[in-house]
Parts: sequence; structure tokens; C-alpha cells
Amino acid sequence: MNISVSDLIVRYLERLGIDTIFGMPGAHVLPIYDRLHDSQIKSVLVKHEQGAAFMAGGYARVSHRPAACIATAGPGATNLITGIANAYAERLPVLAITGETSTYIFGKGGLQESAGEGGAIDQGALFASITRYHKLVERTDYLGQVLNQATQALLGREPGPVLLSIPYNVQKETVDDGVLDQIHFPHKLAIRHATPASELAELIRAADAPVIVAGYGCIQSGAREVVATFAERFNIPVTTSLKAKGVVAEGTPLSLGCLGVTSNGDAYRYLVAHADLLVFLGAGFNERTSYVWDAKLLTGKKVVQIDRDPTQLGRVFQPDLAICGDIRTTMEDVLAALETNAMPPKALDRLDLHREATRQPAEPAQDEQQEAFRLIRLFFELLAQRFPHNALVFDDNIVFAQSYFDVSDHNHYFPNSGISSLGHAIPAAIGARCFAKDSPTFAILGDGGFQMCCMEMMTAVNHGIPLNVVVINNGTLSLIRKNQFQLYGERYIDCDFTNPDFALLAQSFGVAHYRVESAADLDRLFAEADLSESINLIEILLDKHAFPRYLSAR
Ligand SMILES: Cc1ncc(C[n+]2csc(CCOP(=O)(O)OP(=O)(O)O)c2C)c(N)n1
Ligand SMILES: [Mg+2]
Repeated sequence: MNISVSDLIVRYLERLGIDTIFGMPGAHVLPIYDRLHDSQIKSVLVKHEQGAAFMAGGYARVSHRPAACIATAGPGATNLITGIANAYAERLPVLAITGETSTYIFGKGGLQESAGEGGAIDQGALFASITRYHKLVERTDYLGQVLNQATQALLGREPGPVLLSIPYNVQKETVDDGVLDQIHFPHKLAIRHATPASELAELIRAADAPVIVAGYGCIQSGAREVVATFAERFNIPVTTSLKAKGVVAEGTPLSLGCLGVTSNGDAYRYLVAHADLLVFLGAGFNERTSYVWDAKLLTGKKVVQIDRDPTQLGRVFQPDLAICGDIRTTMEDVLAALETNAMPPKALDRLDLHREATRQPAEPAQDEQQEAFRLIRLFFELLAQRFPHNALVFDDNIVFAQSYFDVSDHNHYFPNSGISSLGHAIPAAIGARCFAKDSPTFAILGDGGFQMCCMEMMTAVNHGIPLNVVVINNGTLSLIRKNQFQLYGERYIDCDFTNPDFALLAQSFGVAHYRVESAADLDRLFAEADLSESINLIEILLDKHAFPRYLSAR
């Protein structure tokens, strides 16, 4: 049966399982919007296309399914870029659909033309390095193959964003709907590892103080359970990257918490002082996790790295054993190998001694900071108590959560880890809540970041999407202030600013406002506020001089 290309695109979205699309219309993409009108897909009108791309990213991150955003040609497409770049860095399957001027006016200076002809800006070139696949769809005869390629890129082994830019006249052409049959939906392959599990099992057997460094790969491969079982069976402590926070429930005896420059340093100290074998499971060892690639973390230790992505192996350190494979199946095999051969659990003495030592009273300077951060610490404690499992927490600040937020072994903490763009948490949380409709949702961010994306709170209001926005009100870009304090002789420039009145802002948005200045305010917040089904703007006050004292690389 002949249908329009716009219809075909909408049916394609449906086949991908898309139930929500985030975006803003423009003349060049209206034919597709018109077909969305008749479909079951819910469209969410955003305030800025960057928000649409972040929302799709949030949806994909929580659902582990493809998500979609849509924008018009020219500025609509360019506004998507930061959000799509973030999806690329996070390897999220986000499909971006954009319009384009009609092919017959390419190069003639059409309004918002962005096909790269005759000096026009070139969407394809702009998106080339931040997508797994991008296509300006100028004809219909190859449409089946284009959609198939898009599908492989979205759902393949290394997923990532895809851009389909469709000129206005092409959207209105007709095609046979049999084109959809050319699309293959890849099944997730469990890749078996190439190296026998026994080699790793022997290294673990020989080690005195092995430590697992769990990364996001553990979450991607569904390895939480086997990692936790493994750790408990053999008394092997686990530290995680920020993105893998909670792979083993934090606060439990074998959890060393996060490894990273902005964490409390507990895991770092244990690794440096005691570990003789590090088992990296799907962990990238980036600048933050590795303390700027601090050699002390690795020297004198055996290092094993397991990753399903061969390009990660040996990328920033030299492993003694590198295994390219699925983390879950590999660890299941190692567990079986060690059980069959009856390995006794490792002694916990070192871990106990370490815990004892780190319980010593803090240095005076740290004490002062703890006091200043008391409200934030208390907020995270109450949050963990109140919602131990099902809340979704999108966090652009990340510094405080690393030390103060104990994440249970459920996947509900989403740090701003992609390209670390300010203005991410609110839209990402909105996107996530569109999928996880029963999960209380939090966006935690600074006042600088808030002002980059706060208008998306009106998107939540317009679409009735419950959300808690927690803004840390310190009247400064504190990372910048911290760096200028530590590295630039306190020559402060362009870090401090005056905030709007958050109470009035909330009132004008029509959402509830809570100002937290004391522990009693926090008690009231958790006792009185509807944190599950309402939209709330929660403001936590912090002295602008009280920035965390970790040392940035630059
Ligand atoms: C889009 C973007 N621009 C600039 C930066 C650089 N940057 C990183 S942290 C930061 C300050 C953040 O201030 P705020 O959101 O108020 O959080 P605070 O640290 O004060 O809690 C800036 C400007 C960035 N990460 N992203
Ligand atoms: Mg701030």
C-alpha cells in the first residue's frame, strides 16, 4: 500500500517502540508532525530543542530503549547538537528527526536551509562526529536501507544517536509501506569472551586483596547480580565509577563507594594502600575516576580488564589480562570456576582495619566544610531513606552525591556523565519520567545550570509530568570559583551572580516552592511535600565560599 514518507517515518517510530517524541515544530517538519497527530505516539513540546535531545537521552538512559526527538531545519537542528553530543558520549540510542528545505531549492538560499549546498550550513557535517549514523534523505528509493542502517546504529552492539534529515518535499512523497519490511531488528548478542575464565579465576585465587572496579558496563550487561554475588561469596570489595554508583549497594560492608576525584577518597586510599589485584569490569578509567590517571592506583598491582568494547581494552592503562566479552557471562563463568574448585573467601582484616582508620576524626578544615554542606548531606540522607529504590535521581552537580548519597543496588542514580553539559538534569529527568511513570523523579543542579534549562519546568507543567527540581542556591558557579580560589590567586571573574527570586519564579510557573535553610526545613519538605506526583522547586541554600576542596586538574 502506498503511504506518505511522513507516515512511513511515524510507523517506523512505532516499530522502534517509541511512545513519546520530544521536540518543537517548524514549517519544514510539519508533514511529519501532521502524521504524529493521528498516531499513538505522544508528542512533548519543549522550550528549546536542546531540551528535546536531553529528554530523549533521559528516556533512553532509564528505559534502555530507543528514544526520539524532532526539530525543524537550520536552527532547530543546530539547537539539538549539545543534547545529541551528550547521547553520543553516553552511547544512548537517540533518534533525531529533522526537517530540511525541499531538494529543488537546495543551494538557492532557502529559509533555514541547512543541506550544505551553495554556502548553506550543513546539518550532515555538523552531526557527523556526534552520531553513529546520519543521512540527508534526498530520495525514496533507498529509504528501506536507510531506515535499516539507522536501526542497526540505534540497536547495535555499540548504540548511539542517529540523525535522519528529511527534506520537506520528500516528506510528502509516497512510498510502498513494504519498505518497512527491509528493517531488521538486531537481537542483543551475548558475546562470549575469547579468553578462558580460568585465567582470571587463577589471578583472583592468587591475590590477597583483590578489588573489583565496576563501571557502567556492569549495568549495561545486566551484571549487577553476579557482581554482588561474587563480591559476597569471596569477600571482594567493590568500588565503582560515578556512572556505576550502586552496582553493589552503597553502605553495605563490601562497598568501597565511588572511585573518583570528587568522592570522599575512601576507595582511593584502600586501593593505594592494600589492593594487589584490580578487576576492571566495564569501567573506562576516565579523568575523574582515575584521579587524573594517578599511577599510584595501578603500580605494583595485577590489573585485569573486561569490556565488551575492544577499543576500551588497554586504552589508558596496560592490563595484565584483557578480556573482550560480555561482563555478565564472563563473571558467571569465573564464579563457576572458583566454586567448582572451592576457593575460600578472602580475609576481611584489611578492609576492617581500613574502615577503622577512616573513622578517625576529620581534619579541622574538613570539619568546617562538613558543617557548610550539612544541609545537602542531610538532604541526600533523607532522600535515600524515603526512596530507597524507585526514585530516579538526575544529578548535574555530582560532587555532593559522590560523598553523601548512598545508592542502593537499583539503577536509579544518573549523574551528568556524558559531555558534562550544564542544563541537562531538568530535561533529562522529564524524559525519564515519561517512561518511568511511577517513579518519583529528581533533577539536582546548581543555580548556574538551572538558569540554562529552567524553562523546561514549564514543559513539565504543560504536560503534567511530575518532577522535583532541587537547585543548590549559592549565587555562584562554584567549580569556577573553586578553581579561581585554588589556581588563580582568588582573582574571581565571572563566577558570582544574583539569582531570581525562586519563590516568585515557582509561583509564576504554578509549581510548589520549598526553601531549605535549616534541618527543620528539610524535615518539613520530606513530611509535607508531594514528592511523587507534583512539580516542586526545592531551593537549598549554600554559602558561596563553601565549595568542595578537591583539586581539579586545571
Ligand atoms: C554548557 C556548559 N558550560 C560551561 C560549563 C563549565 N562549568 C562546569 S561547572 C560550572 C559551574 C556550575 O555552576 P552551578 O550550576 O551554579 O553549580 P555549583 O557548582 O555552583 O553548584 C561551569 C560553568 C559546563 N560544564 N557546561
Ligand atoms: Mg551555583
